[in-house]
Amino acid sequence: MKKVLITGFEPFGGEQINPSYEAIKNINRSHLNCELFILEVPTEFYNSSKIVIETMHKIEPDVIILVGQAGGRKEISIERVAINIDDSNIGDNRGIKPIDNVISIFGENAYFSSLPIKTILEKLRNNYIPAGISNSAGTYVCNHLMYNVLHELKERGLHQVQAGFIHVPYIPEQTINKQNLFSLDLNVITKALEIIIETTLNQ
Ligand code: PCA
Repeated sequence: MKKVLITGFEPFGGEQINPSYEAIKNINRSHLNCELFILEVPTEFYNSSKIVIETMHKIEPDVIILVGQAGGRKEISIERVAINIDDSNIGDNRGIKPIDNVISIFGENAYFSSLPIKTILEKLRNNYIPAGISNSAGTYVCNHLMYNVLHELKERGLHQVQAGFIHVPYIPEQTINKQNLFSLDLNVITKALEIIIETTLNQ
């Protein structure tokens, strides 16, 4: 049976919860034909990738799906690419605020998701879940994690491992006191992630 590692983040930026971790906790294993490992990752530049890369070498998954919150976005964002830059105007959960920092001096400028992003898009839309391809995962901790995981897989020659990043919108309890912000029900986000896992396994 294939192994899937799926990660979500701790809350950050003053939020009480992070829908990425809430959603992966609710995934129904009986819906999936795989061994599923879930991991909560600190929203910290350095520790996020350290913990995920250590876990990945321990578990040796076939598929890695990294998930994060993108508050304000109106759909499940299937990220296409991670870029070699850390640049942030809010601190991470340790207060680290890199400006124009290269993530890896030996790394490529960018790495592409190896998930079947277009098939995932089609499957999500077939299930009436709002979804789109995103061409930027930003320059904060999510991009940093995506970049480092794809860089590590390339450096280690682990070309058979499929990995990528999914950004999810806020859930309703996060937007109740904020005006004009889109939110998506947690159950819909969880279902989207189940579809993403299944689609990747079936490719
Ligand atoms: N979203 C942030 C980092 C943690 C998270 O859930 C991001 O988009 O970079």
